[in-house]
Amino acid sequence: VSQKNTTIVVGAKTFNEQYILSEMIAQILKDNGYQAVVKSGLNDGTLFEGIKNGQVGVYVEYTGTAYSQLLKLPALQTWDPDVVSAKVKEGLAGENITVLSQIGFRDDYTIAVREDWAVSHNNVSTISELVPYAKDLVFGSDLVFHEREDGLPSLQKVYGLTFKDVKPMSPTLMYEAIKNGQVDVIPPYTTDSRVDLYKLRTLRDDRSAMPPYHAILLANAGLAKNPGVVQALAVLNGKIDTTTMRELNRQFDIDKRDAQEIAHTYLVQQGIIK
Ligand code: PBE
Repeated sequence: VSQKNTTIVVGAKTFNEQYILSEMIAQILKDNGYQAVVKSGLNDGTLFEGIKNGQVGVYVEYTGTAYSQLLKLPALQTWDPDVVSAKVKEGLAGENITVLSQIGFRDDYTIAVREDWAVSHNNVSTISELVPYAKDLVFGSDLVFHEREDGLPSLQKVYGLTFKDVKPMSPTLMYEAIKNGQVDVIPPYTTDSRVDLYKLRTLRDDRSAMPPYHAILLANAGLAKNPGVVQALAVLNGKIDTTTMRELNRQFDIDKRDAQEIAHTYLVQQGIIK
C-alpha cells in the first residue's frame, strides 16, 4: 500500500490522449497530496508487465486491447461491449490488476480511405466493399495494427482483406501519410480529430471483425488497496465522453498545445483541481 511519500508512476502509450490523460491522473493525484510522475512512450507489453509488478501504478488501457492483446482471449462472434468489459475485469484481476473505472469514451480502430477516393470508387462505405480494391492499395499501419490479432489479421480472416503493401509508422504520422497520398488506407483511432479535418471516410465494420475499445483506468492491485488513491481517481469515472476526448486530442494534434497544459485547463474548468 503506497503512502503519501512514495511516488506513483502513471504510465502512458505513445499518442495524444495517452499523454493528456496521464497528465490529468498525475495532476489529480498531486492535488490530493500524492507524489506522481508520468512515464510516457511505453508500449503495451511494458505497461502490462509494469502494472502487474507495481513499477507502474496506474494507466489508461482499452477493453478490446486488454481482451485480445494482454489477456489473449479468443475472438468473439459478436463483440458485446458489456461481455468484453466483464471478461477483461475478471481476467485482469487474475493478473494482479484492478479496473478502477471506465472513463466514458471509446477509442476504436476504424478503417478509413480518402473521401474523394471513396466517391470515385462506387462510394465505398463498408469494409466488405473495400475488399475488391485492396490488392491495388497500400495500407499505412500504426506500429502494431498490422500484426495484432484484433487488427489486420482479423480483417484478413473475417473479410479476406489483403493489401498490395503494408507500411507501418508512428500512429501520429499515418494521418499525414494518407492525406499526402503516400498510403491509401489507414486504421484511424475514433477519438482523433484528423479523420474529419483531413476529409477521410471511415468504413463500417459490417462483419464486426473488431472489438470495442472502451477506455478503462487500471491500477496495480496493491495500489488499488489504497482508498485515498482510489477515491481521488474516482472523479474520472464516466467523466470524459468521446466528443470531449476528440476535442482535447484536437488541441494536442492541431493546436500543438502541451498535454500538461491541456490537462490542467480541463481539470480547472471542470472544478476537479484548483
Ligand atoms: N486503441 C485504438 C489502441 C490504439 C488505437 C486506442 C484502442 C490502443 O492503444 O490500445
